[in-house]
Amino acid sequence: MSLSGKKPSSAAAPTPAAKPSNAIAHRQSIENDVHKALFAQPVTDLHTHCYTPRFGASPQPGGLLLWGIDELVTYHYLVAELYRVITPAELSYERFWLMGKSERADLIWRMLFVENSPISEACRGVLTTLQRLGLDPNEKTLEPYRRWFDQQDPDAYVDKVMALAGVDSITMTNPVFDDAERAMWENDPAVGDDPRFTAVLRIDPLLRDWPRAGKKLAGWGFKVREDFSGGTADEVRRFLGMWLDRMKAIYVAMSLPPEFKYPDPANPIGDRFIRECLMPVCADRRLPWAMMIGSRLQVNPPLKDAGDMVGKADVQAVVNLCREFPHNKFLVTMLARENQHELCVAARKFGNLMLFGCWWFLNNPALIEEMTRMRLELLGTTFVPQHSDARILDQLIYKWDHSRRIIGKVLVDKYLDVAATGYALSTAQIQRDVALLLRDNFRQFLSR
Ligand code: FIX
Ligand code: ZN
Repeated sequence: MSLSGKKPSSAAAPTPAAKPSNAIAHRQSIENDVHKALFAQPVTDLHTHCYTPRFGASPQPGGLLLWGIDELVTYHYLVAELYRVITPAELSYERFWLMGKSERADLIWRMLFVENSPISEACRGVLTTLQRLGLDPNEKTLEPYRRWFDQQDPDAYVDKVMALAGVDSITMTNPVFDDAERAMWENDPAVGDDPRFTAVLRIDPLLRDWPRAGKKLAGWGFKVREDFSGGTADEVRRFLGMWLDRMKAIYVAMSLPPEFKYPDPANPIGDRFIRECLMPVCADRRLPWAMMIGSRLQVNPPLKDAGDMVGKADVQAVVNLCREFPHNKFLVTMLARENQHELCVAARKFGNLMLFGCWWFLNNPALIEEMTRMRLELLGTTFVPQHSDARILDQLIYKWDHSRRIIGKVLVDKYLDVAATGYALSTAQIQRDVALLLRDNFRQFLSR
C-alpha cells in the first residue's frame, strides 16, 4: 500500500539499472557535488571542550580557552603517543609534568614530528591545522610557529578558526563540579554569552560519585541527603534547573563508565536521580540528555587526561531509558567500536534517540568510515556523523577537514549505489542531506 493509501495498479516492472554513459564521469560529478556541499555547509559542532574568550585564554594562567601551537602539540592524545616512543625510565611522568608547557611541546614536536613520522591521526591533525593556517608544517622547531601565533588576538582568532573549519556554532562542555569554572560563572553570569558558543551542563559526578557530589550540593546550600531521603529529589531538581538557566544550556551531558546500567539494582540512588530528577527536568525544558558511554577513567593516572581508556558498554541501558522515557530526548555516543552496530539498531527502534559522533579513540579515518557507512545503511541520514571533541580551539580546523573528507567518501559510494538503480539524484538533494548531517539533525533534535 502506498503512503497515499492507493493500491498501485500493478507492481511496476523493475527498470533496468541506469547505465551512465560514462561511469567515471558520473562518479566524478557526484564527488564534486558532495565535496562542494560538504565544504560549503557550516557545521554546528555539538560537543567540544572549547570556551568563549571571556573564560580567559591560554597562556593566561587559568584561562580555559586553549589555543595556539604549544596547546596543540601538548594535546593529551599526543602525550599518550609520546610515551609510545619514550619510556618513564628515560623521562619519568613526574619530571615530564614538572616541565613547562613549551618545554613539553618542544619534546613532543622533536620526538613525534621530527625523529618519528607524524603518521598518527593526532599528529597528522596538527600538520593539517598548520597547513590550513598557511604555515609550513616542516619546521624542525616550534619557534617559527610561536612567532606567528604570538601575533594573533584570541577573540579574532576564534573567528578565523571557525571560518577555516566551517563551523557556525561551538558547543561547550561546562562541568559545574569544576571549582574554577563554576567560580567564573558565579562571578560573571555573562561569561558564556558569546553568539559563537552555546553552553552544556556537564554533571558526571551526580551519577559517577553521588556521595561526593551530594556533599558539594549540601555545601552550596541545597538540602540534600546522601540516602536521597527527605526533599533531596526536589533540591537536586532545583540545582539542575538553576544551572541550566544560568548557563542557558542546550543539553545536559555526562560521560559514563562501561559498567553504566539502567536500571541498576546496584545503584538505586542513581536510578532515583535519573527517574525523579534528571528526566523530569530535561522533559520540562525539552532538553536532551547526552550520554557518552564507555570511558574507563585513569587506567594510568600519571598520564593525567591521557590516562583514560575505553571499555565495552551495555546498549540495553540506552534501550531501557528510551523506552521508559518516551518524552525525553537522548543524544548518545559510545566509545567502544564493539558497541556501534547494536547502538545503531537501537536508534532504529526509538525516534527519541539521536546517535552522534565518532568519539575519542573512534575518531580515526578507518573507524569514522566504518561507522558512517554502517549508520547511513541502517539509519539513512537520521544521525549526526561527527563532533570534534576539540579541546584546543585550533583543532576544529583539522577535525572537520578530515571528517568532511571521510563522510564525503562514504556518501559518494552510497549515492552511486542509489544511482545504479536508476534513481535520479539531484544536487539539491545532496545539499539537503549534507545540511542534515552537519547541522540540521542536531538543531532540529534540540527544538523538537
Ligand atoms: O568525557 C569527555 O567529554 C571526553 O571527550 C574527554 O574527557 C576526552 O578527554 C576527550 O577529549 C576525548 O576526545
Ligand atoms: Zn569530550
